[in-house]
Amino acid sequence: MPSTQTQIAGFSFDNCLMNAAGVHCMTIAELDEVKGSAAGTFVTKTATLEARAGNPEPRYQDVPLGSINSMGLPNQGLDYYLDYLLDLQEKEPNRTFFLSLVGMSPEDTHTILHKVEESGFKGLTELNLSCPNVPGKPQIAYDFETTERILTEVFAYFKKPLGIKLPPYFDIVHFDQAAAIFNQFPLRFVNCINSIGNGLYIEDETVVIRPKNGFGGIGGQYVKPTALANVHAFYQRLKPEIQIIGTGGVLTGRDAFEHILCGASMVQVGTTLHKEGVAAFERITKELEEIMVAKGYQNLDDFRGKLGYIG
Ligand code: RRO
Repeated sequence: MPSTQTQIAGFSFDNCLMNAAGVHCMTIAELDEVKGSAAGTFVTKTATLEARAGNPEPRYQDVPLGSINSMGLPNQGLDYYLDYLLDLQEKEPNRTFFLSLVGMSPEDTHTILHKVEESGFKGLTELNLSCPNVPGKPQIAYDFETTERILTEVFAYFKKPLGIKLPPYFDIVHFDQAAAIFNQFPLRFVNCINSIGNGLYIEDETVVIRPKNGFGGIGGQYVKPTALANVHAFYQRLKPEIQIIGTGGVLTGRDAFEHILCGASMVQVGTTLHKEGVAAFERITKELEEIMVAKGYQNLDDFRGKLGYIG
């Protein structure tokens, strides 16, 4: 049997599949379910300093080719997730988990990251620079000046392993500019991609989610080509110490295989997990293993980043 084991920032994971932040990770009950599944680890719902109710419902809708959401960062607040993770560290010291977070302002982000730095948390931290759904707050990572400033400030005091969650970029010049910024910092990973921001889905004559008159982040099958392009663009441009987590459009083992071929060291499942539940991890893992057997690959290193080009 081939191995789908992987490593991020020197931590080992038995499987390269996990949830995408926002899906099946708001409560301890949901996190425990992902933890007990075939997933290699989990990431928490992006935490803010204080708990948030988020946007009015309906705010998430599965649609035939994916999903649309404008959740608006509902979460239980940093302490809820941090306390749970600290507790888990005692109970399962051999496993590593991800904490996702962002402040409602740069000041808040620093307060949160200082708390994590000063806590006993030994896992991986993901700073979400790409929430598309808080009215009046643009996605941080589309503003390169602000992104560079925040990362400069953060790395002055934050010494634990840190990565960032990115929105999709759509222009080669933006890949170049973003990578030039990220390469200046001791980031351990970038996660590509968050949902494609501000799509619109219509049924009959009406939108399907309430917030922002129906505008919301798009996930699922719609986004795979964009996700793969972002994974590969950053794999080509980032220094080797910055690993890639691939997220977007993973329905099957073939989709996970393509993310790894583009350079991903870990693959996250969002919309499919929402539609299918945690059984998706076992199914997708089996499908990935079957592809590896058919191709004679023993482990992910045998094909990671080895995307073929024509000519
Ligand atoms: O909570 C959300 O509305 C949300 C977030 Br923070 C995010 O990063 N991505 C997304 O699609 N929704």
